[in-house]
Amino acid sequence: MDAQTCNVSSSSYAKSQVRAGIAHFGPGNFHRGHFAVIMDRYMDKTGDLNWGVVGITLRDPEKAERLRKQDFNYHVVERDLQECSIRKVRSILDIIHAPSDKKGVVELLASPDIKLITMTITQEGYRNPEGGFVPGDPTTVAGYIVQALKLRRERGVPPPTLMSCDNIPNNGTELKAAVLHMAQAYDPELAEWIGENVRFPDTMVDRIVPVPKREQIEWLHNQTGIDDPNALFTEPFRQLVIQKRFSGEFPEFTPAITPGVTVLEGMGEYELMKIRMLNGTHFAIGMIGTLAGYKYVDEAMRDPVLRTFVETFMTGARKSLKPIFGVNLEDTQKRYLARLDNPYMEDSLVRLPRNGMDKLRPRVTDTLRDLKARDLNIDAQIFTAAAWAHYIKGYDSRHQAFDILDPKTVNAGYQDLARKENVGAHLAVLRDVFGQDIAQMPEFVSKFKTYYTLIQRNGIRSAIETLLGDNVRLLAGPDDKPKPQNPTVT
Ligand code: CS2
Repeated sequence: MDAQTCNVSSSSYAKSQVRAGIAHFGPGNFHRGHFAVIMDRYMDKTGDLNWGVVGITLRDPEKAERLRKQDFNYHVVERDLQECSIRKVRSILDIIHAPSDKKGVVELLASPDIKLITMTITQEGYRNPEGGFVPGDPTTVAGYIVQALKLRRERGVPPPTLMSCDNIPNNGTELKAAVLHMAQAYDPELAEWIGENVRFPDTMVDRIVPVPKREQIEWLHNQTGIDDPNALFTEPFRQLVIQKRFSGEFPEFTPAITPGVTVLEGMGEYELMKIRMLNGTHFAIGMIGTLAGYKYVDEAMRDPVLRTFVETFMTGARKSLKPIFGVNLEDTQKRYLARLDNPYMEDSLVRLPRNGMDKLRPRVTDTLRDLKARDLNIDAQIFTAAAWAHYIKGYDSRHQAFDILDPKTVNAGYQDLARKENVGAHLAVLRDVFGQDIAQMPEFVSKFKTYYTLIQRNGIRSAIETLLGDNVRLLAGPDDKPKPQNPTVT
């Protein structure tokens, strides 16, 4: 498909009339390709122009400056085998480099116009303690927020809703804990006020937004004449599930206005569904595909051996979940697999296991534990743990080096350890990263050793073939394990 068959559009509201209603920390690719798109559509469909976004970046002033040259407008290409659309997104009004204007950022966050403060700052962003906390000199997201909430309280300005858009389970709870922790150290009365007045909804965010490539930018230019160095290339799929827990005014999302956005009383298993089925599978294919010498997700998915592994892993993740009202998990699985097959995504495999130490538990271990509790097959999850122990060495089955993009693993000395290729040492490490219960489970220990050694001896692809070939249960129908039979009475 070329761009001539793509549908090209733009929002048509008067940008000069848009008021800032949202302040967003971390206006990177994911935000620009996800929430900013949703708000662009929302303002366009409803005519309610009170929800413009002001981005706040704690680093990277260059990126913001590049966007400033085009008034913070940019194109988003959404493409798969069925559809293609190119949209000019205009919902971002400004991006402020916080360290250069701390007071301005605190004032913005304290302003009555800002009803919603959102963020994509990665897991680390919620853990960063503010050393000493100097009033007027915040250095972390929680630091800025607490100072602004203090001003709001003093000035009688109603509190905003604080909404994390990070791909972390219970992200609202994490954010609340980070903010309260900081407020407590600063002003316990303020902490109490925050606890009583500020709402922190949990959210589930989903859209694959890879880092754009020069060739894609050129493709857009050649096909359409659109010259946009800040364009993004993503998939048509987009999802945002928000827990209905707001401090005050909030956009009135409906399926007709913003398809893909759902507001719910409780999150249920939505977060787990996405983290285990999509992100977990991403994590596994990222490592396994890289070890097998592939570069992109869709490329690895075209290898039937890897694809079968992916399906098996995702099936395990699905079976670890409780039912979700109104969601058919088998259909969800089909849709997730189709997204991984999308040849236009050019999603690089090494992106997926980055910061893998933080990913092991929510994406692999928690699934494994729940499957085990239901007496279901855990082989694909154990195999993924064994693949991690090889992946972190930073070279593949043919000794080609790659960057594991995981400073924690390197700093903990695990990469050095991995390079010694000693399975016993790995199991000791896994006790720390997975937890005692898993690392001491006899089935885990014995299969981990087997898979580890298989990968070591024969390479990843052949190890998967052995795993899939030897283990009929893994490929067997819906419920894996044969049920015990009642004795036949004749
Ligand atoms: C990926 C996610 O790096 C990862 O963990 O699985 O960035 C994934 O692309 C998004 O969560 C999709 O919504």
